[in-house]
Amino acid sequence: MKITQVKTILTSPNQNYLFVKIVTDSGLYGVGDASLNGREQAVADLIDAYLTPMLIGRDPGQIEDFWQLVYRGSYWRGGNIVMSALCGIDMALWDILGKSSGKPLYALLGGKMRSRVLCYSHVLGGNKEQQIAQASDYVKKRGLKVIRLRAGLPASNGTFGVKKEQCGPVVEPWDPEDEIYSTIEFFVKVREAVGKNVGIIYDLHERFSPDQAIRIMNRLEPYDPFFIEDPIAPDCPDSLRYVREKTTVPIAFGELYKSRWECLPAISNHWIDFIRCDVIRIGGITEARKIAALAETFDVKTAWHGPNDVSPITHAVNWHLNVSEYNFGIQEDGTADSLIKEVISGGPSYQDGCLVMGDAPGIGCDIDEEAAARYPFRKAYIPICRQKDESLHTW
Ligand code: CS2
Ligand code: MG
Repeated sequence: MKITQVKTILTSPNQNYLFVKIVTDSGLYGVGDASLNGREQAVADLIDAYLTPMLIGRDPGQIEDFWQLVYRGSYWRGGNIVMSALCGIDMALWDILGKSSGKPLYALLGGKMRSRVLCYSHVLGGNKEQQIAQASDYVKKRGLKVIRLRAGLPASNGTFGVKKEQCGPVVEPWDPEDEIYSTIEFFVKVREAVGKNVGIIYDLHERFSPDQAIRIMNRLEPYDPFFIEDPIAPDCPDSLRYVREKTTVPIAFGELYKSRWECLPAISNHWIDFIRCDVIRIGGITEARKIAALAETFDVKTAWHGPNDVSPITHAVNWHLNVSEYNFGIQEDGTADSLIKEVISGGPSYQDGCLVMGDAPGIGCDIDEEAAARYPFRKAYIPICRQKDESLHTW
């Protein structure tokens, strides 16, 4: 079998996505997700200009070789754009392998260890009161066993800044000191509303300095968070050690990591309890299974990033990883906008606090290119935050 065509498909069904479709001379094709919120066009250009010429005529089964060719063969290694491009291709190649052998992806990864995948969903209501009401509805009406809250404003309509006329990032206000107090008050109210048997995850979204994160985590300890997510920025690994030493609250970390080597200190030093890389940002399935194995070695569980700005293809890949890995922890289930379901079919569905999926060969998703064309791509930026003195803060 040989690769004959590589298509990059940019589309915006309320949120920007970049898909990769790899076609072979056998008629089989594979699909992958290369979406990088705020930089999709740059990823598409890299694939079209540099990676596609290396793929045409290749055997799609040589997945590891192609991964190494892009990662090491370019001499300059990694970065968000390269790793997202590599992921879109990597997923499509695994999809072809699954389809050509008639097996679902999880079977290629070692087979199922579990049939259901514990998941958590985002509480996205407008103001804090609405969020508290939504949190109890999630538990009482939808049967969720774990819910997730976050620092700052939830993105409006889940679109992360895609506006009609957007010539730069949307700016949101941010005051870490105010937020420390409102976070604790809010968490306590949500705990009262949902009761002690529901897991509560709080995403601090890398927004706090180590001292601020420690103040929040110490005050939340009596209210038993399931875990605190990304309390600090990932840039300085030693800051994570510092935070870890001062709290007993479980820590999930890593949606901004771009490689196994960035994950290594946090995992091998037991500074975290859950590794939550984004499969797109680390170069796809080939690398995710290596990171899962690394984490298993050090008793760290997985909690792969699964927000609503990744497509059902990535949610499906997460699910295949979840069912086949030993050290599965929990899966984020970003409630996908219904419009993306017009473009991408398949993917996991929600059932009683868990995610379930069928046994279709490969990843189990397909792309409707005509539907994608109905939602033309609109360049957009991830929002930024500005503090009271107007200085910039990460979003
Ligand atoms: C968040 C994401 O799901 C999460 O944990 O941190 O929603 C993140 O803000 C987005 O992926 C950014 O595009
Ligand atoms: Mg997060």
